[in-house]
Amino acid sequence: MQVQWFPGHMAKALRLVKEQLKTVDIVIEVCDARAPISSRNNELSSILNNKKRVIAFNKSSLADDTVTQQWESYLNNCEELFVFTDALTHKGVKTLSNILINKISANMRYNRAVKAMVVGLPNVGKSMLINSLTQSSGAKTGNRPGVTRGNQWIRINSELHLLDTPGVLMPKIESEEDAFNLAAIGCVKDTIFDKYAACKEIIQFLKLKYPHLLKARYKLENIDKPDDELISDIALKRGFILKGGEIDLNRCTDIIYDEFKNGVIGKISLQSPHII
Ligand SMILES: Nc1nc2c(ncn2[C@@H]2O[C@H](COP(=O)(O)OP(=O)(O)O)[C@@H](O)[C@H]2O)c(=O)[nH]1
Ligand SMILES: [Mg+2]
Repeated sequence: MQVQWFPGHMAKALRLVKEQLKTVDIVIEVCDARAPISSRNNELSSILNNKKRVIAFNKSSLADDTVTQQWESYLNNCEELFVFTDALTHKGVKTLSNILINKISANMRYNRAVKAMVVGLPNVGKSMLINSLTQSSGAKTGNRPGVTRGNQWIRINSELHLLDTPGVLMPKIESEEDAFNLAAIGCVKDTIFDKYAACKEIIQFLKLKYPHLLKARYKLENIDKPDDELISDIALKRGFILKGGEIDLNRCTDIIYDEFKNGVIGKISLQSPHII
């Protein structure tokens, strides 16, 4: 599957993040728990210098719990600070704020609050995680000036202040696998890849890894057939038929893509630590 992407945009985004980084003690790199490798941007490390980082593998309520446990065991043997979060259900969010506070000693910051910021690819849940961190502390989100110039600090508590605007990183698509994973979790705009091709890959992936979910969601008895035929089967089951009796493939692929991306088909992980 091909995805168009633009190195120029990436460099600009990285420069902006580099500027914002100067103002913080520690960075929260938000990734997607369903694709922990593809949803990272390796260029971030090059601009961090010695700044500490915590990776928040977000949307963990959409990921396969068994695979998430495998990731946790794997990552426990690595140096990297990490936590699996879900900004929608607030899972792991308190742990995240504790890590932020504990990793920057009060001495090191001259007894002021830890300053942190959120960075990550589009759509990984950066804004939602900022909201969740804010709510978890009971901090006020209202009363912000209508017109803000520059960044504002959200006072999470006396020990933690968070930059209210996340830094946006651009995806780095280094392989066909990255292209598919990033499309499937919604990190790239659906205008820069072919949705039919993406859906065929989604179907192939589900057939291989989660056949029971594919069957259950679309009420399919037999999935042992070509991807094109399965997409048509799904369209027929859902009644996606055009006036002339033709199958409405656009509607069908839109639905399959959205349902996969939003976790409607079930809890799914695209990458497991075995493949490293
Ligand atoms: N299930 C689930 N959905 C999430 C989570 N975080 C964000 N979302 C959804 O993902 C989409 C993108 O979230 P947003 O915070 O705008 O992402 P951003 O572009 O990184 O700021 C929205 O539809 C959110 O509702 C999460 O932890 N779990
Ligand atoms: Mg946002």
